[in-house]
Amino acid sequence: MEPIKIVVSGPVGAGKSTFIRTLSETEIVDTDARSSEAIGKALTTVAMDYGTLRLDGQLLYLFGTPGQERFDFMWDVLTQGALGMVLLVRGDKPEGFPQARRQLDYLLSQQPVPYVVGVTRQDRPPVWGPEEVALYMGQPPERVVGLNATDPGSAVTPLLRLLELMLGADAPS
Ligand SMILES: Nc1nc2c(ncn2[C@@H]2O[C@H](COP(=O)(O)OP(=O)(O)O)[C@@H](O)[C@H]2O)c(=O)[nH]1
Ligand SMILES: [Mg+2]
Repeated sequence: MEPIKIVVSGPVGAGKSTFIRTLSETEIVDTDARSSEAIGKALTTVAMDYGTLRLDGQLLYLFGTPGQERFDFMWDVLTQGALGMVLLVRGDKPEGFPQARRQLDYLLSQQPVPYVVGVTRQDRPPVWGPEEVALYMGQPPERVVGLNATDPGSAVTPLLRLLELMLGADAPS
C-alpha cells in the first residue's frame, strides 16, 4: 500500500505539534521557533511538523501546518498530494472555532479530501465535546471526534475515524 499523506491543521495552540509528536513512530521534524507575536506560548510552528506512523498496516505521513495566518503560504505547499485532513480545535477555546471553520473551508476548497475535526483537551474540563462542536461548526457528527493530543491511545482516534471515512466503501468526501 502506498503511504497516505494527511494534513493536520487548525489555529495556534490547537495541539497540532503535540498530536504529531505523540503519534509519530519516527523522529519528528518540527520547525518551532520563538514566537514573535503575543500568542500565549513561547514556541510556535513556523513552517511545518512532520511525523509518520503505521495504522492497521497503512503507513501515514502527517504534515502539520503552521497556525499563525502570516504563514498561510505554507498551506498550499503542505496540502499538495494530501489524501486526508485532520483539523484540530481547542475544545476549551470556542473563540477559535470561527477561525478553524474558515481554515477548514479554505483547505477543502484547495484540496477536497476526506477530513475529521478533532476537539483537543478533552482531558481538561470544562471543555466543548465533539457533539457540541459538530453543531456549532455545522458538521455531521461522524466527522467530529474528541481527543487528548498528549495521549497516544486518544490521539489516534481522529486518524482511525479518518481512515474509516477514506477507505470505507461509500465514504463521502
Ligand atoms: N492537556 C492537554 N494539553 C494539550 C492538548 N493538546 C495540546 N495541549 C497543550 O497545548 C499546548 C499547545 O499545543 P501545540 O501542540 O504547541 O499547539 P499547535 O500550535 O497547534 O502546534 C502545549 O502545551 C500542549 O501540551 C490536549 O489534548 N490536552
Ligand atoms: Mg505547532
